[in-house]
Parts: sequence; structure tokens; C-alpha cells
Amino acid sequence: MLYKRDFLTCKEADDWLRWLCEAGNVSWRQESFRIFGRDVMAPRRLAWCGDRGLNYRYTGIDHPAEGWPSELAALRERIQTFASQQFNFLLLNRYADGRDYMGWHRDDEVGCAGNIASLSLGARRRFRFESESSGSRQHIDLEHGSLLLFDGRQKHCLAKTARPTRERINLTFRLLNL
Ligand SMILES: O=C(O)CCC(=O)C(=O)O
Repeated sequence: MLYKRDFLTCKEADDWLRWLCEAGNVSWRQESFRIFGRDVMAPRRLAWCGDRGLNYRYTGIDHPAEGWPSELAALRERIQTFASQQFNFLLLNRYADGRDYMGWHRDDEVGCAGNIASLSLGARRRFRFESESSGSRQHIDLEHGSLLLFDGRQKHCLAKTARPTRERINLTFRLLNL
């Protein structure tokens, strides 16, 4: 795992957050999924893009990609250079406030390869993960403009918080070998 706190300057991170929230740039949606026979709304909004023809299927839902907006393609280049790895899919998560979260999970679907590069924008939020070797739980507080490289097979979550918390957007660049 590698944490680069100041991957973006504060100004760059502010500009990205503004662009991602601007109407028309990203189509945000809220998904529901079935748990024990009940439809449950995901506690966050979601968007994605990626190499045309790829489909990231998880929790029983297809996420077909239709290419990259030029702005995000340029950001991908920069992240690939830093990570020394290719990425062909991007999942974006939008947490309106501290009540939005992502529960404990692994990103270990068939075809997931390499590390995930996770760019954080907006509110500082706590990322928890389980050490593969000891099973102990650890955390990193992800800052505005930071980049985290991690192995998605490692169990992780984005914790809820009761503290007043502004919006946060997270971009996870992934490599799918489908
Ligand atoms: O929002 C985050 O930092 C965590 C995202 C995450 O766990 C995931 O996309 O698998």
C-alpha cells in the first residue's frame, strides 16, 4: 500500500472537485442492489467510465464502459505514470456527507488485476483496511488531493462518521483483464 498525501496541489484538487460536480460532466446515479431478497439503495452515488467494450460486473450489476472523457483520460495518464501501471476502468463514488459510506468488502471479482489507484477529493474520510498477514485492522484518513495505491483483494471500507462532513468524491482507477 502506498499513500501519496499531496498527489494533487490543493488548487488542482479544488478544480477537479468543481468539474466533477458541474452538471453535464459526469452522470451520477444511485444504484440499488438485492440483499436477502430486499432492494437496498447504495448509501452513495456512483459513476463510471473506461475503455469501450469493457464491462465491470459486481454485486450482480453490469457497468458497461463507453470510453473516457478527455479530461479524465488526461488524469489517467498522470496516475499511470505515478503508479507504473496501466488502468482501463474508472469507478467514481460520491459521498454527500458522513452518512454516506462503503461497507467492508474486497474487490476480487474475476478479471480484477493489479493495484487500485484511489484519488480522494473533498472531505477527509477514514479508509479502513485489514492487514492480510496479521488480520489486524488499520486506517488511513484520506485527504483532499491524495492518492492511495492498494490491492483491492485486501478487505477495506470507507467508514461512516457522525461528524459534520462535507461532500467527498473518490476516483478508483482499475485494471480489468476481461
Ligand atoms: O471511497 C473510498 O475511498 C473507497 C472506495 C472503495 O472502497 C472502492 O471503490 O472499492
